[in-house]
Amino acid sequence: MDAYDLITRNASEVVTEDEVRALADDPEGKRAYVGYEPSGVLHIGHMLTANKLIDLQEAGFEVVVLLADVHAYLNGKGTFEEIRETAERMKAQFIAYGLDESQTEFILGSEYQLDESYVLDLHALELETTLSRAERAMAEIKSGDGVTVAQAVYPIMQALDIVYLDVDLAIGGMEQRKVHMLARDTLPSIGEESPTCMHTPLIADLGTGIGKMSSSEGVTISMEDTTEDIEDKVNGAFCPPTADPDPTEEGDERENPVLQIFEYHVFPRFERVVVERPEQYGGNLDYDDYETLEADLESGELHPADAKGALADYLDELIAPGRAKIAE
Ligand code: IYR
Repeated sequence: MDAYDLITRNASEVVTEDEVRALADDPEGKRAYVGYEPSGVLHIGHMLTANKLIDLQEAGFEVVVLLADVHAYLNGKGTFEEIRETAERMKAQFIAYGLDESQTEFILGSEYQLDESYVLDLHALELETTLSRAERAMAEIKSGDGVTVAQAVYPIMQALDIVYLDVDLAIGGMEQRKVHMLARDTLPSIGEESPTCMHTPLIADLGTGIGKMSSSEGVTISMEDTTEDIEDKVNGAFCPPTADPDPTEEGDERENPVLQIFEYHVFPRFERVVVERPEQYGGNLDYDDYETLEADLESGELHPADAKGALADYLDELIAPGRAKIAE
């Protein structure tokens, strides 16, 4: 796989392709980052952007993980003390998950976001941003009802992070795209470049295939799950024998989360996937790419129950090191 394909594999959106191609032509020493509001346990959503960071490390990028304590505070996630303690635990889980510690810079937002120059640049950017634009940028990130001033400051800080962390590429889930578009539009007004961004897909709720999997509602997978929890959740997952359950429905409201997890979590981390089956049901199936597995599910060659059994095993293997960290 060439550098561009590795860097962009499984991305939902690349802004812009030309800019990422230029980075891919000379990736050595380039910096990419993801910011996370610290939360107690890593879940499958964090793991998706982490997979992208692992791809980028493989391509030669330096990776920065921002443990966004000030952002979490602005989003009502607790006191600074609580949030920082959570950030430490999260860092350990990212390393256990597979981020190469020697190639990853972990940084707390508060290490630079309270500096005078940052605060003054923040105010300069506030002058360039309407309240309604900031509010729209936050629509898919904020927690709780009612918009606070904190929620208007939040995306503006996120835009400024790209400058202060000196990164060439900002990564986030699709729910971050409006913040990144705000950054692209407003950073030039304070003399900075429009940042290059890339967004990872959102995975549908495991139980229903509708909407996005989140840690606050519906069924998700986290590093706190036991092997049995994972088996139960995956067994109960929505998995029709097709990748596109609502082909006629506008906006494809339902997705197949089992296939999505194979595509975005299992295949990027394992070279081949073996679905174990008793001889009487045709014996094991062996895949070295996602597309063949999807085609087999659609044709009926692969039964959803067998796909789920394999998915639970691979997910368990991905989660086991982080689970052990939590237990320490
Ligand atoms: N908005 C992110 C957290 C975050 C991301 C970045 I990239 C930052 O520079 C700061 C915060 C979230 O929703 O978790």
